[in-house]
Amino acid sequence: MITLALSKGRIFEETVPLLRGAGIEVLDDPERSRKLILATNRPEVRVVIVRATDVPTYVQYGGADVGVTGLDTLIEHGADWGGGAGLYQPLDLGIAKCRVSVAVRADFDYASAVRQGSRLRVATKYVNIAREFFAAKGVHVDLIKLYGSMELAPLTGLADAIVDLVSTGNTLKANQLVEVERIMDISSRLVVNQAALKLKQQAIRSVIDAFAAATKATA
Ligand code: PRT
Ligand code: MG
Repeated sequence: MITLALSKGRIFEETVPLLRGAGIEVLDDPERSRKLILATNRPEVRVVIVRATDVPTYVQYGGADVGVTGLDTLIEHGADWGGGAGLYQPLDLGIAKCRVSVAVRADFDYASAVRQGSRLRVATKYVNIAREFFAAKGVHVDLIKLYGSMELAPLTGLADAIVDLVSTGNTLKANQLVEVERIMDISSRLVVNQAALKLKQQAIRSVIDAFAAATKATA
């Protein structure tokens, strides 16, 4: 049995076509069903639905053999997972693309704040990524950890800036925020438990190869 960890929402939706290309059909819709373990048309493959930030944890500790997770999640939590020890990252799936950016209120002069060496209050879910980015720039920041709705922070005076994911930019625009720095480009990665790769080599190799072929076909 091969267990694949996915999160609900965009990762699930964008992985389904790749699975289909690999001949794997998920038999339940996680948006409709309350089941956390979903069967597929292949008796030896099942899907488990976990929080996006928990996917690498499941795969690292063997709760799942393989998983699909954003590079943002992998990098942000890398430190807490001993650099992702035991996690093999064989493939960039090229799905759920976005970028990690710095955004501020349209009426906030970010450039002069940086030039003047002001201390910036930055709200984010990505404290490790943000800390490293601003340290490399030599900008002093007070980081405020949030778990969602980052866009609200500059609007309420909680922070001067946010570090968040941007894809179309519509969310920023709708909240009178502007993107002032692009920190890194993001896509989703296939991650594999290294011990499982050894123990179930043939089965997991064939899943990796199928994902690779499906990724190429849709690229
Ligand atoms: O939502 P929940 O709290 O349950 O979990 P999550 O936010 O961790 O999961 P989910 O499903 O929202 O995101 C999973 C992964 O999808 C992320 O880790 C990214 O790798 C990837 N991804 C790709 C995105 C986006 N694009 C994206 N646009 N994740 C989130 N967004 C959000 C962003 O945070 C912002 O609020 O969408 C908004 C911006 O979108 P635009 O199009 O308006 O710019
Ligand atoms: Mg989300």
